[in-house]
Amino acid sequence: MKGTEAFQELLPLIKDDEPVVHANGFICRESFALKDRKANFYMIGSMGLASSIGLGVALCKPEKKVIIIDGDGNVLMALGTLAMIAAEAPENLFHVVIDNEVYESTGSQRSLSGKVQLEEIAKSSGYKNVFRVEKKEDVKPQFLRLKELPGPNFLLIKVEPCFDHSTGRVTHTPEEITERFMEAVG
Ligand SMILES: Cc1ncc(C[n+]2csc(CCOP(=O)(O)OP(=O)(O)O)c2C)c(N)n1
Ligand SMILES: [Mg+2]
Repeated sequence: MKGTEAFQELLPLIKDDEPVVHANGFICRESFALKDRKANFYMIGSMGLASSIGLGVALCKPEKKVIIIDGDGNVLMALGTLAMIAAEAPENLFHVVIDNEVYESTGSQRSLSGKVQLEEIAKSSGYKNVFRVEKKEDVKPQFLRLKELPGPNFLLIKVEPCFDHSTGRVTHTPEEITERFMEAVG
């Protein structure tokens, strides 16, 4: 499955009021291009920190299901956050990783996720439910199933490294992203 196809499957399953924190690079750009929404938080830089921000939002808003859409390179940069999420254990946190085994946003340099299974790290850290999908048709049922189970939960989606390089950048300023996210999340 292509990275874009993973987003096409995933985004329609997210409800309007559910906060989504996106890792930087193509992860933000794909989501922004396919369906921009006020409850989307886009990281403009700060690689690795979408998971920390998602954890903070989940702890502050326990009544909302908080989704992190992360990249393999981002997860590898902040591996300790997996342990922090598992230790804090917010039931409302859903961590989705788009794993293309490269740092695609900066020229497709190989990451370690071809050799190290990120979902195994999440599982051994203590995430409650961990699924891995490789086929496009499995994204929807597995994500919907995972969202009904108490978290923190982890969904690894294996994709081909082929984001569309013509996909535009997020045009909102960091201030605009913050303000509208805070308004949407309440
Ligand atoms: C601290 C830091 N280092 C490097 C970068 C440059 N950078 C931006 S996105 C990215 C790749 C992210 O990789 P991954 O999470 O796998 O997402 P992909 O690009 O593959 O979709 C890099 C290296 C950055 N923004 N910040
Ligand atoms: Mg990647």
